[in-house]
Amino acid sequence: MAYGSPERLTDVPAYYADIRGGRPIAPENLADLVERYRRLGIEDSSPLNAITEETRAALEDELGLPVFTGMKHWTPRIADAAEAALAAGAETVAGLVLAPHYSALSIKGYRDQLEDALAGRAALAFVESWHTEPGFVELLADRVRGTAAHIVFSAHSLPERILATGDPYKTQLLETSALVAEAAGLGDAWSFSFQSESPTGEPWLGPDILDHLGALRDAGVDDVLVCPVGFVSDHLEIRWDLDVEARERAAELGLRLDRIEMPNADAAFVRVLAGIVRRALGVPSPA
Ligand code: FEC
Repeated sequence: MAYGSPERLTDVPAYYADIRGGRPIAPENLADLVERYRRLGIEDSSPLNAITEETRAALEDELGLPVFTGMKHWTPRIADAAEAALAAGAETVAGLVLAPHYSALSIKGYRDQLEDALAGRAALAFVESWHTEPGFVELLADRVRGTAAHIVFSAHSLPERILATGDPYKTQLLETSALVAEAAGLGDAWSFSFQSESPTGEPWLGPDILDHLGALRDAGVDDVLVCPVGFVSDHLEIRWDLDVEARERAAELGLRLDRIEMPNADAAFVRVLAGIVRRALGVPSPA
């Protein structure tokens, strides 16, 4: 399962309405979102959806089992994936989200959609989080090891109210970051910040990466490599929020800023995903 992306520019209003779940949308926020997608040049096709399909196909090959795509906010919907799995004769369905960290405001939504769609017609082996998966940690460590830059780990922010309910999201993000830093031997040359906060009118978890870059510059840092631990593929939050907004901010501050290549459908990453699915299903790994 993946977040999903509008397939073309004309899908953006319906896509945003799905994200908002019926809550009102300020016209200026919609106009801003359409403009961001337009400036990324994705008039007719979405990189996120194409990468998800590539990952699905590679995972199917790796596992030798049917793999179906379900999008949280676009088509094919999670319910479509559940129906397709049932039609293919599935008695057990493994649910894996292409986002490593659990929050009631993110992963739980995927789980609820899948559970509702299956409606008890197949057993569900749902993976709640895979943020300490050794292969994933190693894959990220390989991408930050040996750099002279300060590493900023980043992830999608969420409304601050999640902390009051003991939501593990932030703790899990810091855990992944610390594991990657240790595996890559970064010492103290790393920090964590959130990104991609939404204009919903309530406080979100911080620091936001745009402010954090200013603080790093003040502390004497002049070279930053961003490692977006909360995401696994190239999409709007990477290609706009980091590649455009964070880069612009860094340029204003006189900072060098780069980011790691995302795992996308890399063979090594697909093998990590396959291992997680096999474990959820109780299927032994090939020798
Ligand atoms: O490339 C694409 O087309 C889609 C990129 C995309 C990803 C993504 C991942 C996460 N989100 C998470 C939480 C929230 C919350 C809200 C929210 C709003 C948006 C909007 C867009 C959007 N998100 Fe997203 N998110 C992506 C895209 N997200 C577009 C709406 C416009 C905007 O705010 O810019 C606020 C909802 C509300 O208004 O109430 C909360 C989390 C993730 C990471 C986990 C995951 O991938 O599921 C958490 C990719």
